Amino acid sequence: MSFQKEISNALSYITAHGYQIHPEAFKILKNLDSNIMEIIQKVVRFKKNQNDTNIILIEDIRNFCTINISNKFDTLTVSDSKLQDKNIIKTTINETQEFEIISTSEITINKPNYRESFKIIYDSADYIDPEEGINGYISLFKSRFHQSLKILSTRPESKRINKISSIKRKIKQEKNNNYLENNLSVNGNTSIIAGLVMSKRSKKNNIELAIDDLTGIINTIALNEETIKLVSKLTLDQMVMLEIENKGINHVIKNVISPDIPDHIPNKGKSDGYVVLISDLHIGSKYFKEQEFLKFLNWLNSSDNEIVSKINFLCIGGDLIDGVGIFPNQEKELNDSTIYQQMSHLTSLLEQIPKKIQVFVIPGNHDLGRRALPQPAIPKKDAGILYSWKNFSMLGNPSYIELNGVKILMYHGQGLDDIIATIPGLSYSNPAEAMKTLLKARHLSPIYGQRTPIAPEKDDMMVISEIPDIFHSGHVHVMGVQNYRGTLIVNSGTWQDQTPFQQTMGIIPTSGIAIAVNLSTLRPFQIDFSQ
Ligand code: D5M
Ligand code: FE
Ligand code: ZN
Repeated sequence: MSFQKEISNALSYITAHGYQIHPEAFKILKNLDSNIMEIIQKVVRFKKNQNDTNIILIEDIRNFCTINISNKFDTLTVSDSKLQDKNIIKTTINETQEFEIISTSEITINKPNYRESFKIIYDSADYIDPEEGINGYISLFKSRFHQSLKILSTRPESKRINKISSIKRKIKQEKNNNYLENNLSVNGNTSIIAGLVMSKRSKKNNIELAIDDLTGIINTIALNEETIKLVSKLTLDQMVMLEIENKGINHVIKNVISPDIPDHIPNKGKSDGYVVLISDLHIGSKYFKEQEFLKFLNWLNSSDNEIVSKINFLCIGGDLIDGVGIFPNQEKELNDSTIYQQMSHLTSLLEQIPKKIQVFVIPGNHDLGRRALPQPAIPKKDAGILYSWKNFSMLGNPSYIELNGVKILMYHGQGLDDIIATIPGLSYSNPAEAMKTLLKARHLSPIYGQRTPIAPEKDDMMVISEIPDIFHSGHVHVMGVQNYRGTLIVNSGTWQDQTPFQQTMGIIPTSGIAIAVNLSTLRPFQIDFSQ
């Protein structure tokens, strides 16, 4: 069949099923080299099942194929590695529930001359532009509201969103007309509202939520077991869409719709390359496990290892050093007592990373630079040497990168403290579940005014505007891996032993383990250097 015919058949299929295609999605469709009709049929079937909008977007197409997007940014070519040797990996690969365990000898190398590519898709550091005082926070929340509303607009329920001000006006008018509360004509009506969760009060048999949509604030209540459970998982200051039923002056929650990520097929790399994910080195701390980290560096330099020869990328998710003055009496826990010592210690270790590996670094709450989120990259004046290495990209926290077409969201994870402290059922022992809560809220640090400092940025850069294929965090110091709706969630643990603070908090760290992900399958492996 000619290409034109194939396109025209696909378009007929789309319209025959009551769907439309966005011009940008159409452009991508035309550039595909795979079976267009098959992809369109899958997209339509999926959208029907999901009760999704009738417009086919780029996202929908992307979910069902591998798209070759031209590189707008730097491209790195990693020369062919000598991959003949099939030795079993020297370090142990431990079994955990979430991991698919494969003996390394099962991995075959069939594409020796591949081209590896990376792009920096979004570095929050490039957009930092705070506004002073209260105005800054007003624009931050407005930006959060509008970005999240855009995310929610793909849901069919969003077409019925009512402004909170108009719901309140109606009730007020009726009350002014001296209707008795129980006789209000709005009684029994259901409406959809969408706004930020301003307060959440758990009582014995219900939860009260106040929702603000910039036109007004409305108090709603969850009364039955099912809605109470859904509401209890919402975080303060996150966006949510609610279906409410008016009962007198009460607005009873009937349904809870979080922005969430759609169930999707992630992008996968065309070649067999690996990315290694690590975080929370805490160099300078007495508890930094230097021997284990040296073993890791040694492993990266080994020439006889199959996985190693295919590692082209390394993501470091923050807390590279322990810092100075980060918490009270920290000096008693430091081996390197000055920032200068810590940074040169860091440099002497990172220097040992093979230059063929492209390294992406974001800061954490222990690193140098601004503490409030989003964090600019570790400053050049303190980390000039790292900036001078061509294989290093110093990025802000958070950042999105794309490795062989796989989109990775890197975020240190500070906001997880507030999430774990306030959402029932979450704990430091299961960080991936807490990270899932962030994906559902489509926000990396929704809760304002508690432990995590957030800067009054004009644009809320902590909204998860893109759907990541891999979501990488650290901070918690406990390893966790989970697949959620097609996104691989990874918390990469730490290289620091348990600190006295963590002991009092009951946090048992997972230290000395690196996580390698095969970019062509998104299969995670853990490589344990702790023994
Ligand atoms: O965080 C190390 C660990 O300590 C990690 O599990 C989070 C936890 N942590 C850090 N700050 C707090 C606060 N303020 N409350 C509760 N738990 C916290 P690190 O960033 O490496 O110090
Ligand atoms: Fe840390
Ligand atoms: Zn941290």
